[in-house]
Amino acid sequence: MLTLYFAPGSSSMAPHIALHEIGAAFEARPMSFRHRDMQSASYLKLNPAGKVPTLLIDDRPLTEVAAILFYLARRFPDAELLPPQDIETEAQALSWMSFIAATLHPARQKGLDHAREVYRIADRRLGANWALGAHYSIADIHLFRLYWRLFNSLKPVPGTFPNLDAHYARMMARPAVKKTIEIEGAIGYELPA
Ligand SMILES: N[C@@H](CCC(=O)N[C@@H](CS)C(=O)NCC(=O)O)C(=O)O
Repeated sequence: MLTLYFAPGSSSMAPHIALHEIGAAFEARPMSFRHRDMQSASYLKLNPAGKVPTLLIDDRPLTEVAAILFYLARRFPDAELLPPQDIETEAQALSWMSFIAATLHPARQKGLDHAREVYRIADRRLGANWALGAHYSIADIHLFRLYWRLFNSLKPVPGTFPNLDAHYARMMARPAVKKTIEIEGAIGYELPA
C-alpha cells in the first residue's frame, strides 16, 4: 500500500505526477501549510524534517523527492520513467535530480539574480529535448515542478528560458500533469510567498 503526503503546488507535486503517470493505486493525504500539518508530532515521526513529500510504503516512510521518484520508477518499470538497466542514463537522471534539489530548489532564497543564473544553466543543459534526451523520465517530472513554481510566481518574460518554456508546455499537455494540477488546484494552493 502506498500513501502520499502532499501539499498542493509544493515539492510533493512531482511524486504526485509520477503516481498518476504510473497509474498506481495510492492513498492521497493532503497536508496544509496554514494548519502547520507538517509540524504535527505524528507527521514528524514520519519525516523529521517536517516537509512534504513523504511516501509511505506500507508503514515505512520514504522522504525526499528524488528518492521517491527513483523508487517509483524502479518499482513500476512498465511505466518506463527510467530507461531499463542502463547505468549511465540512470546516473544522468541522478545528476539532474541532484542539481534540481541542491541548486534549483533553494535558488529563490538566494535572490532573483541567483535564481536567473541557475535557471539559465538548467535551460542550457536541457536543450530542446527531454532531460535524458529522447526518453521522458522522472528527471523531467522533478524539473517541471521547480519550473512550474517559477513560471507561475515570478512569471519570467517569455523567451528568457526558451528550452524550459518548451519543456513546460510539453509537460502541461500530459494527462498525468493535468490530472495532478486539477486535483491539487481543487484542494487549493497555500504556498509560502
Ligand atoms: N529536499 C526536500 C525538500 C522538500 C521541501 O522543501 N518541501 C517544502 C515544500 S516545497 C515543505 O514541505 N516545507 C514545509 C514548510 O515550509 O512548513 C525534497 O526534495 O523532498
